[in-house]
Amino acid sequence: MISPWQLRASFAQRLSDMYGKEVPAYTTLVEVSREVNEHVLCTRGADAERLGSIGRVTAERHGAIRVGTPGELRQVARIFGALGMYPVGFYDLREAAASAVPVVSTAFRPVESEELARNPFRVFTSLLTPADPRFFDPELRARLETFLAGRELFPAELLTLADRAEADKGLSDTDAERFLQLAVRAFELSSEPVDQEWYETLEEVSAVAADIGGVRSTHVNHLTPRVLDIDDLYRRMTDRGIEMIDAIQGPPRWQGPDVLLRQTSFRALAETRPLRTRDGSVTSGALRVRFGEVEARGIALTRRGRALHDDLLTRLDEQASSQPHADRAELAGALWDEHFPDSEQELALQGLAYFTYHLAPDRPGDGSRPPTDIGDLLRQGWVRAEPIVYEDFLPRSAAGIFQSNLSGEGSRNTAHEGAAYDSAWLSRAIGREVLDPFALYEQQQNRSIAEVARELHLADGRD
Ligand code: OOG
Ligand code: NI
Repeated sequence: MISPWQLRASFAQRLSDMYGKEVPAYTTLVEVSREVNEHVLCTRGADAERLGSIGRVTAERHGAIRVGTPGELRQVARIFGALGMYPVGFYDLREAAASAVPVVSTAFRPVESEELARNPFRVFTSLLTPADPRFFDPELRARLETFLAGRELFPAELLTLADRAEADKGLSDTDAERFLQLAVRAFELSSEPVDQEWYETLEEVSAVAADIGGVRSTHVNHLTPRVLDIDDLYRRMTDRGIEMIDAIQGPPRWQGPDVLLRQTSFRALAETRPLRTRDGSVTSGALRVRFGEVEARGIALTRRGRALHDDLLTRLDEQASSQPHADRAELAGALWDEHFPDSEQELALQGLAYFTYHLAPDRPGDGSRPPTDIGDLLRQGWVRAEPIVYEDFLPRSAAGIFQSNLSGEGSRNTAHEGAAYDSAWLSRAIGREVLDPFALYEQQQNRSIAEVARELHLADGRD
């Protein structure tokens, strides 16, 4: 029996091999990421592995895919369900991006810490919103929905195997092989000609809409390796002559601990695709939709920590616009140095980031009674705090990544109110609950605190 995590690891590996053949620049990115990680491991030693073992980090990828209808999204959820990946987080990119990005998104990922440690593969998954009148007028919406209703992204055999894997918590060797082949194939770039007139009609509204609804299949948009030093990666890629987007998205480089997620990407590459022209003939064209992205992960922030982070980014925007000649990275570093606690201990004590707590091997051994508060336990050396890694995404960065890779702005009719979507709507569309990332981190933290309390006999007051 091949278990869900083995299927997940194998799927991630095969997808990576497939994508490396389709987009050779991705292979370069993976090579450079490996160089960076080896360098960090040499220079920082054990500290380099504080946010994940080098084994996990080297294998770690996230993918991005885009689908057109709730029905397609439900099918995606079945395939990822077979791999032990569940929808976490709701991201509304329609508001976050200045260009037209008519999608709402979630990320499918493992949720248990043991599962994440085995293989943390995650897929940022976006759903087109044809019902949003700011982007689609009634006529275009109807044409788009008809087009989407008439395509099949995932063969029935794949879905049947997915359901079996999820129900039985694994597949036999033969079924696993078949399932993995079909699953990887479903995300390959199709060689079927793209209807040029239809693609361009959608492109006028949004390049993302055209990529999703202008073709009869889906494909991986990007696969993202994880690096331990993203500033170094950015320099190395630039030195190799690869043009990166202007900035690294997310929190700035600074002297304190890495938090949340920092990401950057290189511009979408022109890929040769067959096009069916208006007169019915097929020519060779080029579309720019797929790009390369890389990320560095830090500690998960609590709601309060996240509010502080978001507030600092808002202040940074204000400062940057009032001082157009100032260096944004410098402004950011200064703001963070002033307002963000620069040690794990302070982040923990101020309730700004998530940690798991464990009895300290060198805790007081003089027979004194431990305090009952987790902060006091930490301050007095009874417990140590291990950071919980941020496993999710950031809407503003996601919008920045989408946007920096669009050639046109698209269009948006702001006279209309946007269609309203939220996490509950997305849960109904998927037919599975979209989990709240904060709640997952908090549960993990609370479980460790309960365990410490049990070990110290705090809960029942016994010695
Ligand atoms: C997804 C863009 C967002 C990320 O890592 O934030 C994303 C897409 O382009 O489909 O992948
Ligand atoms: Ni991404």
